[in-house]
Amino acid sequence: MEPSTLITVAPTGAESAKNDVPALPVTLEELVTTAKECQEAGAAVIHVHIRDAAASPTLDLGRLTATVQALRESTSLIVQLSTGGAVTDSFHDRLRVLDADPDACSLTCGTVNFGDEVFANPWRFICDLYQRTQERGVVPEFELFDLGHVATLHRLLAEFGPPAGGHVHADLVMGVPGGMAGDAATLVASVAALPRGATWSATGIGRTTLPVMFAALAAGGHLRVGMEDTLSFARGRPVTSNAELVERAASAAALSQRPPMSPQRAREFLGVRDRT
Ligand code: KMH
Ligand code: ZN
Repeated sequence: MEPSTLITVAPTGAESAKNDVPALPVTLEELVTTAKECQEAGAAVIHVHIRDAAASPTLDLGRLTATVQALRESTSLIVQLSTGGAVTDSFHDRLRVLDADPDACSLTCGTVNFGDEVFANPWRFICDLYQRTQERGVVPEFELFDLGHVATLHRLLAEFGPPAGGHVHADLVMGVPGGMAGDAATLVASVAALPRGATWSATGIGRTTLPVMFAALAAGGHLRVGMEDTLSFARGRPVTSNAELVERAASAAALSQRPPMSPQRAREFLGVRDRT
């Protein structure tokens, strides 16, 4: 099969305010429109954080469930709900995200300083969340913000066995203030430490977006892009839509002779079950 690049879009995140970033999709309607545009541009997975009526981050189960359903009705993207939420979310609410019955979810493999905050992921919470993904058949994407998180991923697999779907796919989240640097040397070191047979994507936060994207393509990895991770398209030029970030990633992937992977192929690749 022709080599291809999995592109995940992370359109919203929990950190930016709509007032500061008008192009951020925060309503269900905006999110669905963004998702359709991003699928058209080459995305196969959508990493979802949602907002409440006041555009504040929320893990409200009713809203999450409606979001999963709406994205399924309008796109063929793999719906990956964030279990990271916002740094203020409780472990209870983060575990409950799986009740919204997504295809996939993020699963961060350790605590990390997160700017001035702490993104808390203690071992026991990681174990509970992982076992819940196995019980529910929700495919986890292992979010790795630091090299120590790679060690925890090994520990998790050794203790509890393979994930739902049987395949390990990780996402290197690089350049977070407090996490690993977003550069080629750090990416290569992290990839070398991954479990044998694992596949991986990478994303660079803020100004590390482009170095990480090019390093990931050069090293044979996959890509995550989106306004959760970067709000600047170029120096002094704000991002106007998530789709333009996906288009840029798709162009770079095509130049690398690994064009974007279709959502159907991505399901096989990640071990995500068909909805039918
Ligand atoms: N918003 C960050 C605190 C995830 O989605 O799983 C956590 C985050 C990771 O974005
Ligand atoms: Zn996220």
